[in-house]
Amino acid sequence: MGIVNVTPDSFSDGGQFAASNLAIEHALELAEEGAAILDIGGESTRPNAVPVGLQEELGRVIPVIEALVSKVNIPISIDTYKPQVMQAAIAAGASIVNDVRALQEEGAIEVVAKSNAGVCLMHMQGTPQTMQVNPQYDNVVNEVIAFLQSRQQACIDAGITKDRIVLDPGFGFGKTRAHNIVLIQHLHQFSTLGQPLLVGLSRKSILGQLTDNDVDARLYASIAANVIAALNGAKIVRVHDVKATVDALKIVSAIQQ
Ligand code: 7PJ
Repeated sequence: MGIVNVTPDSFSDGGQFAASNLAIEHALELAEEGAAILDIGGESTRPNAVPVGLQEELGRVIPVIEALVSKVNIPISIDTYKPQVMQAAIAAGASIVNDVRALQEEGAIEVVAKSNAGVCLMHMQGTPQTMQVNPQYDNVVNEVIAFLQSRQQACIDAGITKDRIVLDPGFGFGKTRAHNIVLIQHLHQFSTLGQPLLVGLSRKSILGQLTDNDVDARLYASIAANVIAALNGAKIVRVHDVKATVDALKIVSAIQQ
């Protein structure tokens, strides 16, 4: 899954239109490089990120989705927790909802249930504004699994069939370095949930802490983490660096076969 951020601040000074055009170009490159899914996001969920208003988020992501649907033949995913954005993105052609709040926002589960879209349910402790202050678990693996189990059940109860659901432990979302490491070590336990696993480790701060590298210099660490995640059962890896990751995963899959 290739990450496509449509956030003007990450594209210097060009404003919304320029951000959309750059994001479309970038997404096409990722598709060229072998991405199987393009994940479009208009609001950063990084720790301490400034929230984005509904109209602003729609204005960022919808033109990108509309453009990509006619240009690529891989699924487009929308990275949002807002039900209105999910609805508009699905109408524009997105076929997966990637929600760091696991459809807990009022109305979100209904929007997905009424569509044919797939969904990625992610675990987060707290909110992006507070999650890294003091994350606490008695048993991080068991608690994350229990949360995903209960959100999966909520989806099934709402009419979202199992074949539409992917689960994600949510690396870096209300987790210390030790929590993230324990989750990677025990990732295979998540297979008891019976759904494909998605992981997002690309360039995350845990990798920066372990290698003492800034965000732009975390490629090698990201590859190592994603290879380990794939060996431990991850079926989808959400990454910035598609070409390098595709090559690494070709080795994993050859070994696994
Ligand atoms: C994740 C995500 C993740 C899923 C982000 C970043 C932060 N969606 N969106 N899983 N992370 N499903 O990429 O650093 O880990 S935004």
